Amino acid sequence: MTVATVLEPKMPKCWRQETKPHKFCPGCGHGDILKALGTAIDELGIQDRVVFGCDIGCSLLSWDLFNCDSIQTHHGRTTPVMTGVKRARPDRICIAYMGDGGGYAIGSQHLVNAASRNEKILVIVANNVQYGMTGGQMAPTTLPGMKTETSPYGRDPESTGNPTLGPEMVAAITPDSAYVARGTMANLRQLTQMFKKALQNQIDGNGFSFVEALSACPTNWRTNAAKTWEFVEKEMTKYFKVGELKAPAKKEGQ
Ligand SMILES: Cc1ncc(C[n+]2csc(CCOP(=O)(O)OP(=O)(O)O)c2C)c(N)n1
Ligand code: SF4
Ligand SMILES: [Mg+2]
Repeated sequence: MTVATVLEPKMPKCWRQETKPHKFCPGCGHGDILKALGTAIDELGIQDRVVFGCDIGCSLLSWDLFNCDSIQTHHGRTTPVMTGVKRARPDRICIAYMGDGGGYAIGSQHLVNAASRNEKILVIVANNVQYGMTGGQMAPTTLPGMKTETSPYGRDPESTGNPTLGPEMVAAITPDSAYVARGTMANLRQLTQMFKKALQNQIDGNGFSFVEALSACPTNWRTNAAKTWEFVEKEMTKYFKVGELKAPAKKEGQ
């Protein structure tokens, strides 16, 4: 084995090699989550059929991450854009990738309506409990008591409500043919399996698929590696429970 082989980073085959290293900050969860997504795409062998849509927010830094057809949309509008692509080209596997601000604040009406209509797309929300790209403002997901640029004394649920529980909401308004889960960057093997099941649900033509992935933003959290990990694994999971909420049974013959 040569030194070059040892040092070569192992990345999913569907990633675009020439645009690496990627553009996220060191320690950012987006890179890990998209690696899990890339692995799922590779394992299902669907790279040629995937259309990947990313939002405004740090997710936009993935506009050239995949060697797949990609679209970068306006903030909060990735879900309706990918709905349109899927309706025009039902043979494509459509993925809408966004942050918690894009998914649960400005884009919440799109999420609710796409889920209610059981659109046959996969929506992924990377939940880093704040607005990363714009410098760390409070988001619908910010934890009670958490300090951000716009909640300097800590989020007060009395005046700002409780953090949004995206998968729980989507599970409540979708039919049984939907796939709904919450994974975490702290368990990439499990997250990859969730992405595979969500994509398979779309391939099978069943219905809406939704995966929230707990993510990290060490830049705005101002945390070192150990504190970042501790926050994702211990603090976020106290409120956001990891697991599957809805997984359709396989149809006969599948
Ligand atoms: C219509 C519109 N409103 C507001 C903004 C400003 N803006 C850019 S990114 C962003 C929030 C991003 O947060 P999130 O969606 O959680 O993604 P993250 O960066 O945390 O991954 C906002 C409010 C914008 N670009 N367009
Ligand atoms: S600002 Fe935060 S979310 Fe954005 S790339 Fe950096 S670590 Fe990731
Ligand atoms: Mg965010």
